[in-house]
Amino acid sequence: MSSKTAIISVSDKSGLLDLAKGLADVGVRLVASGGTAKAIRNAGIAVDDVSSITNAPEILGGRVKTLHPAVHGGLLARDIESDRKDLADQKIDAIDFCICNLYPFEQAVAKDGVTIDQAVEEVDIGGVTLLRAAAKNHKRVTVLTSPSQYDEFLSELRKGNGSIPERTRELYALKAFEHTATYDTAISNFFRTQYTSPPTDEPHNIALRYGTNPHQKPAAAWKVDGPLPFTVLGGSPGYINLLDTLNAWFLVKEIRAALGIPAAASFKHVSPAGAAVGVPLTEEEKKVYMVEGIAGLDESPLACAYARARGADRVSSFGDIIALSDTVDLPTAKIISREVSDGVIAPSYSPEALQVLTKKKGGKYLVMQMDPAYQPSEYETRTVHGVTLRQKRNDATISPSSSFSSLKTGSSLSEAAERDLTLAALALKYTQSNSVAFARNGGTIGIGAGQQSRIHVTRLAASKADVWWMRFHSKCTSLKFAPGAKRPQKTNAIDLLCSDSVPTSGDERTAFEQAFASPGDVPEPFTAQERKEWLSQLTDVAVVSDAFFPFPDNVFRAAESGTKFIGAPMGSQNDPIVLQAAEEQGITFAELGMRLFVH
Ligand code: 93A
Repeated sequence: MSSKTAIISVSDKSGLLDLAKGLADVGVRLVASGGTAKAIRNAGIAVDDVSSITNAPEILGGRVKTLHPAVHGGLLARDIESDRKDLADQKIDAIDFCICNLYPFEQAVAKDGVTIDQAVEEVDIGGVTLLRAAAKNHKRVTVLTSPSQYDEFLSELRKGNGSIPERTRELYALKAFEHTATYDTAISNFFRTQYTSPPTDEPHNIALRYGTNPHQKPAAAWKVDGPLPFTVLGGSPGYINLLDTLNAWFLVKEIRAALGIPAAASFKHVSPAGAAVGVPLTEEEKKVYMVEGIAGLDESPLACAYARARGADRVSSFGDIIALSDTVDLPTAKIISREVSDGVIAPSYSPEALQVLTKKKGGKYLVMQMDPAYQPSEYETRTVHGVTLRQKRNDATISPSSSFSSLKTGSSLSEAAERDLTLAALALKYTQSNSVAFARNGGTIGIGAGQQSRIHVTRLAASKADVWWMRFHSKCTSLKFAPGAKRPQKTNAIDLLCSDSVPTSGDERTAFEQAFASPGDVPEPFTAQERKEWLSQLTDVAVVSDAFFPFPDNVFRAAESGTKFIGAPMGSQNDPIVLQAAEEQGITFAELGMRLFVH
């Protein structure tokens, strides 16, 4: 028989009597809080009130039941001489078992019309303190948090004649820490919903109108360990906006650091439609990217970067989220002001640029200022259907000098090729997998995202690169549009023409024709021969894959779209024939030393 003590304080009293009896049977003294003691006593099992060890009654209507040195000293005392002496001096008995589950806060606040005062009364203080003290001292104390543990606990207790094995105590302690963490999360979620509503100046929390879809309410964003790293200067961000802005920001920040040139990204659905650096634009590029007539464009590398990022895939970039690596100047803001876009994130804005941007969309355009020094913590956590996943953040760096130095075919890479491979690889670090990116002249020209098969994503990215190149054909650059044709209308007409999808009849045909100045200006589709000839002139393309190419078909498809450089991880059984294909096609193949999946 042991002379051990258990403190019991449970809101969920299921299984309580069997537990109490099991403890009493091995000679454990039971001490319990008000309602718990009553239930045990009513069943004819001997139990002492907490007041018997504290010599203090429950006060404040139950707000203080177990909060007392006699309880917490008994739980926290270690099995060491000085602690034993302290207990003896204070006439405190050591407590060996703590059985506690907390006020049902979540159930209480789920009730319709719950008031803040009612919710406040459901915030458990003493129970959390019991659990935390017992779990901290699990070297000596066993802590139980759920009736589902009682059976196993009692059988171990009987087996050990009143003792619980160390391994079990460890696992119970972990459970207790998780229990209090979950409980505190429920409390902060409730008060977040109550005390933050848009627009809010509270720097840790943003209440969002809804989540991914309008029926996903409520929704919120917050940061527990400090203020949010951005300030909202215009509009109000939604859930997807935050996914896009934060990912796009880190992409441009990394490109800027790796290449030393201002960078821009145009995001949609949490993947870049385009990413680029500020390489100056030719007159032809300005036309194709629809940035003619922007004052100061040639002097602004940032504006050139955004022109390239937005120009890469104009159809996909419709309604984009933009990230810019440097202070936004007027030329960049002017380009943005002409496009259909949802928002922008940047480290700072010139006063003139800010004025232009905050006027967009009748003042509702999302303008966010990012703290450029902000570093996310090393680990990231998310829940998927109630299961928590945690991993180290992908903080691997990619740079022209180190990431593509291992050449598997070819003998050297030009500076431009290294730049484009680096840019494409960084874009993929922020693109939903599987992904493949084509880049040329400081900008991506085709990003394939989110396909389950490697060859499908290669074909997708390559077909985008083909469309991009067709847009430079004189037939496209000399189109005569109707005077009132809007930019999206022009963009769509060009896309239909370049992707060999010109409609032949019906409303779609009518809409296509309406984009042009006169019936005589409606272009004929490209002939197969015209396409072939023009596409054969595309060259110097750099292609990166977020994982190894499992078959050489990817290399052949890339080669058809002017690829001269490939960066991809190795590791496929078929590496030799993949490399052989690259060799045959005159492609320089650089090994990318890491996989870049994003999910
Ligand atoms: O209001 S409290 O935070 N103050 C306390 O000192 C305290 N000690 C235990 N609530 C407290 N408890 C909680 O009381 C326990 O977590 C448990 O959920 C509940 C059990 O109360 P009773 O034994 O009166 O039914």
